[in-house]
Amino acid sequence: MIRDPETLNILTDTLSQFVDEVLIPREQEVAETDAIPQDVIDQMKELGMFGLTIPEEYDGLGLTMEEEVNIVFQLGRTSPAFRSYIGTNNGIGSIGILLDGTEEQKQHYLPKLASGELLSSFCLTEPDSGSDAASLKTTAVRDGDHYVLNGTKRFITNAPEAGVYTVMARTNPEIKGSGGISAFIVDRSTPGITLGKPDQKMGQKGAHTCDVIFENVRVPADHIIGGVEGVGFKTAMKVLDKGRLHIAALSVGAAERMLDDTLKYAMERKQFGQPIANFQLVQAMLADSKAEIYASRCMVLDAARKRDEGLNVSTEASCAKMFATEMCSRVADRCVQIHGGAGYVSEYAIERFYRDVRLFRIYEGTTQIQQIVIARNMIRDAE
Ligand code: COS
Repeated sequence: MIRDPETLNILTDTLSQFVDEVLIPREQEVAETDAIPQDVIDQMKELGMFGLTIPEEYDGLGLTMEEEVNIVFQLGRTSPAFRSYIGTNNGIGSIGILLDGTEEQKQHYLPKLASGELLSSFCLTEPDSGSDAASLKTTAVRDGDHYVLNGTKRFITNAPEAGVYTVMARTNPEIKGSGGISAFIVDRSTPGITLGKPDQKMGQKGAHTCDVIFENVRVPADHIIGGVEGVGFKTAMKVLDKGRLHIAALSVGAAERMLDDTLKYAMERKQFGQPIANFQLVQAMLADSKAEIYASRCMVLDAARKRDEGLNVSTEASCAKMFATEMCSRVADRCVQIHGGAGYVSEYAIERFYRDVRLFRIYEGTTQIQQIVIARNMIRDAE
């Protein structure tokens, strides 16, 4: 749902200009320094980018899902590290509180997340629990008016920068599966939290992940999201339904950028006496990419509209995430191919994007997990 097309156009144009004039020129710097420059972070704050999806009553812009994906199409046109920095506050780090938190929890955290004063992370994955999220081992044992948390969370995006973590932990050891899991809001300053070394990743330099280790961390009992035990896994799944649509939109933006760069290259690069864009075998790669991006864009918009209508879009979100992220990798591969040797060296952005977008098919649920979600929903609906 687009509430007011004119307002959305202004925001889209502003952010698109910011991407073109500020972010794209700084991509190489981010890749080399492995950090988002402070002045860029400050500009992102001024533009309200940390609170795009947080409702206006908590000082955010309150974008609907359709509005959000339109913005993410734009943000996808530059290094994913920029989007990652604001991504947790707009997505997996805030949505649990927004969807299932108490009014007090929302009042306390959401305005700070919307302004960017506080960064958030989503702590689900563990060393022994990735795709099988319900098998997580981190424990939360009730002790008076606190819970005591012990365990290790892995690959946590923005963990080094975050001031607050949404942590999924097992409050009922008798229930081995999802029903024993609760979601907690844990302040970084709580004694007993340490961070692992930053992960050395294949790509997305500037976006940081590391382990978050909890050793006898005492969390006030009223920091359970929504004040209810045993529903943390469901909160996490709802968070991911939305997150998956966001990543699908990001994949569309990234693929559009790679194809734009590649079309330009193909029209300039001459071989056999003419631009390589004139050759039909190159044209086939350009055309396949264009059509697949278009298909993905339509899927993302359709799923976003359905979510705005209040429908359950678990299937559509997984379809869009699976299709768009796989599409993005195919486009990256073709774009490297069209660049030829130049695509394999870091002088051109495509070499970096090829590595950066590889993560899209893995995080927030692998392609194989999306297939499982889709097929299971199909079978359940047919029963
Ligand atoms: N919304 C609300 N509730 C949901 C849900 C959703 N999208 N998906 C599942 N649930 C509920 C189920 O209805 C079920 O509730 P009941 O016990 O009341 O019936 C409960 O959650 C458990 O669901 P399920 O039985 O499907 O859980 P599984 O252990 O089989 O796991 C998968 C399901 C594999 C889909 C899940 O573990 C998953 O998404 N894994 C990937 C994790 C991931 O994306 N990690 C990325 C890291 S975070 S960046």
